[in-house]
Order: sequence, then C-alpha cells, then structure tokens
Amino acid sequence: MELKNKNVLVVGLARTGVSVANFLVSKGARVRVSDSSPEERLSKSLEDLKGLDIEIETGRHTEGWFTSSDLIVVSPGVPLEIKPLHAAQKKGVEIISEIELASRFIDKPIIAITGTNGKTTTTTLIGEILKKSGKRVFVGGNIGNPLIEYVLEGKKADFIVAEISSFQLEGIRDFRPYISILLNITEDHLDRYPSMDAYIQAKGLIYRNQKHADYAIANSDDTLVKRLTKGIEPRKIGFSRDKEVVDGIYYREGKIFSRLKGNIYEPERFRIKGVHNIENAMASIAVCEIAGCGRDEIQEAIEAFHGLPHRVEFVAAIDGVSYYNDSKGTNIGATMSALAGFKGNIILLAGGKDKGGDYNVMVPLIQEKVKGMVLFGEARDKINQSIGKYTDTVLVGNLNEAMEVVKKTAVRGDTVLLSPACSSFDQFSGYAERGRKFVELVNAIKRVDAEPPPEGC
Ligand code: UMA
Repeated sequence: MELKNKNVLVVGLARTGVSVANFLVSKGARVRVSDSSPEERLSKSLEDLKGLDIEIETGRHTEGWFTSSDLIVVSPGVPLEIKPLHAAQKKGVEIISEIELASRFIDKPIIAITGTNGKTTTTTLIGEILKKSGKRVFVGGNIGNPLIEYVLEGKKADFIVAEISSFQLEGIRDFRPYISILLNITEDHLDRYPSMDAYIQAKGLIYRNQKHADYAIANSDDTLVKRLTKGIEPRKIGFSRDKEVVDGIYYREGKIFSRLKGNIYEPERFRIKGVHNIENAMASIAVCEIAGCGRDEIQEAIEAFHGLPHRVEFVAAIDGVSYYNDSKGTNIGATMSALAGFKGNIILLAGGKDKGGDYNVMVPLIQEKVKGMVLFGEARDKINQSIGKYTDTVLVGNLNEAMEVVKKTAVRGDTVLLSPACSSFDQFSGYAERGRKFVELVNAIKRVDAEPPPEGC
C-alpha cells in the first residue's frame, strides 16, 4: 500500500490515533488528526505527537478535513455513523480501521480472537503458550496495544496474536486472519449498535476474508456463533463443553479431548478455573496445536498461567468472607459466567454505565446464587427494576458506599463479588481503575482488621 504524499486523516486521538499517526508519518503520508474531545482531555496524546509534522484539530470534526482526504483511519471508539464520515463515504473516500491498515503491512499469520467475553484471557493465554513453545509472538489489538505498533516497531514475529473487537471489525476490507476464534456472543455494546443483530453482524465480519486454507475455531455450544459459522469458507474447528465434536475439541468427565492431534489434556491442573475458562483453554489448545506446539508444552503453559487481573480475581479472605474482583465483567454475559463459577452465598456488587442489555436473563442465577445485591452508579435503577426483587437489594451512589454496605452485612462463608454487568465510564476512566478502587477498599478492611487491638483489651 503506497502512503507517500497521500492525504490521510486519523479520527480519534487516543492510544490508536497516536500510533497510527506515527506510522503514517514514517511512511511519508501527509497526516491530519481530528478528535471531538477538547484539547485539555487529550494532553497526553498531544504530548506524544509533539514534534511530528502533522495538523491536529481538537474539540470538533471539520467536515472538509474528512471529504478532502485520500484515506481515513478510524479509531475503534469512533462510530462509523458520525456525520463527517458519512459525507466522506459519499465522496468515495476510503475509510478503514486501524487493524485493516496494520494487516496490509503484516506478512505473518494472524490469529484473531473475538467474542463477547474471554477475548483478553484467551489472547494472553495463546501468547503465553506460543512463547513457551519457542515461537516469536506479538500480542496486541483490543487488549491495549494497537496492531500497528508491531509494524512500527519493525520486530519480527512468527505469529501475530490479536484480540479483535466488533468495533475494529466494522472498518475492515481485506483483513484476513489465518486462524480466527469466535468464543461466544451475548448482549453487549447495545449503546452503540442499533440492534443485537447489528452487533452479531459486526462479529461475523471476522470471517469476511478467510479462505479454505484458513481455520475458524468456534464455540459449538453457542447458537449465535453457530448461526454465524454456517457455510463459512475456512476449515471449521468446533469446541464444546456439552458434546463430542467430530472434527474439534471437547470437554468430558474432567478431561479435554482434542481430535485435531488425538491429545488429552487435564484441566484440573490448570490454575484458571470456571466453565468459561474451560472454553478459553479449549480454543487456545486448538490454535496452538495448529501452530505446531506439542501436547506437553501446551498443558504446562496453561498450568503456569495465573489468569488476568480484574477477571474473577481473588483479592482477599477477611473474617471468612472472600472478595473477588471481576471489574472486567462489563456486560451481562460476563457477570453471568462469573456467578456460575461460584457455589452460592454471593453478595453481588453491580452497576455503572448501562449498555442497553436485558438484565432479566440473570434472574435464574440471581435466585440460585445471590443472597444480596448492592447496586450503584447510573444503571442502578434499571437493574433494580429488572432483578432487584429476586434478592435483598440495596441501592447506593458509588463503589465506596457499596463497600460500606458490604462491611455491615457480609458474614462468614459469603463471597463478595464485584461484577458490574456495566461499563465503568459513569464514574471511572475504565474497568481497570474501578477494579483497583475495589481492591483498595477491600485492602482497607484488611488493614483495620490486622491492626493490633488497643492496649488494655
Ligand atoms: N472520538 C472522536 N469522535 C467520536 C468519538 C470519539 O474523536 O465521534 C475520540 C474521543 O474523543 C477519544 C478517542 O476518539 O479521544 C477515543 O478513541 P478510542 O476509544 O478508540 O480509544 P483508544 O485508546 O484508541 O482505544 C481503542 C479501543 N477502545 C475502544 O474500542 C472503545 C481499546 O479497547 C483498544 O485497547 C485500543 O484501541 C487499542 O487497540 C478498549 C475497549 O474498551 C479496551 N474496547 C471495547 C471492549 O473491550 O469492550 C471494544
């Protein structure tokens, strides 16, 4: 792809925008960057771009900048429906996402992981197994570091392992993974998509350019995934917890069986627990067997994997109460799989910024496992109206107040689970900040408990 002297507009000036602008300048393009947020909110990015010969506008999107470009590269957080992008599209300007741009400069096999939940864990785990098997790997994408950074760094990898979101898929044209994974589909991002169907269609774009020589690893137990994989061109490898998959990988009586290479794995030795992690492990095993890793290398690498922070992460046990941080549970499906992993007696802390999903699907799990619920943030009333009556529910303003309720009500044998089913953006900069706050509040209880009793007691 020739970029020299091309007029290229980068839309969005956060992590993706900064990397893309740097890359485009290195290729000799004439670069403009446009971000609708005010300058003061973009100070870090502006600092990072200091010294580059580019034009930047903040606080608006000037339509003329869009319509006069040869190419527009859009950040994932920018909806393709915004007016200036429509105007550019009408004029025939090419509009692509950053993963599309990056893939045009990547000549190594791409392993692309998508799905509503489990993407980050699976992406990280595949990276770990491949590395432990002696392969050179770049791990990136929605996980945090844009794919274009691989191209920019100029390092050589044997495999590119990329977490891919529906937002990123919306802007692809030729993006073609050698191996795709579709883990699951449940309601998410309905604050951005006009319907669930639109979200499902966006996920389905992962198959758009895959050919017969490629692989599609897909959850055979998920009806929406099955719908999307019907009739696709790449070789389909199913994974299942429920049934023996003829040409795939499945879980039965405590073991994982791979029909790809005839291997058997022992999940009871894995540190990562829960039904969702069995699925993440099966998908990872399939990828790594295709990539040429041996059975023992794979088993040992999964055994060594501790999981990730903010994903059903054990924080502490204090006075017989266990605290778990699942701040990454930013949608209803994620919270449901977190709940499913516990036996019961759960005090659930949920709420935040609503994403338009239907909380009623949680009712059976709430009735079975949740003894109390503390709801906070913007979404608290909506969640309460749907499911509040199925358990003891308290409404508070924020996470600090939620923890005050917990301190008064939790008793020995309870599990306090922060799994909000919502994004964090009403009160935090992201799920990681929310998770850190929770850990801090839990550790504060610990410190009080750990203090020696006052003299004379
Ligand atoms: N903006 C505009 N115009 C608009 C809307 C937004 O200019 O109409 C600007 C905002 O003012 C802001 C910038 O766009 O300055 C934000 O862009 P961005 O949200 O794409 O931010 P990045 O830092 O580039 O992060 C993106 C992904 N963000 C989203 O998809 C929302 C990151 O995923 C990803 O890690 C990163 O690229 C690198 O690839 C985060 C995420 O929340 C973790 N992803 C969603 C999820 O996992 O649920 C999909």
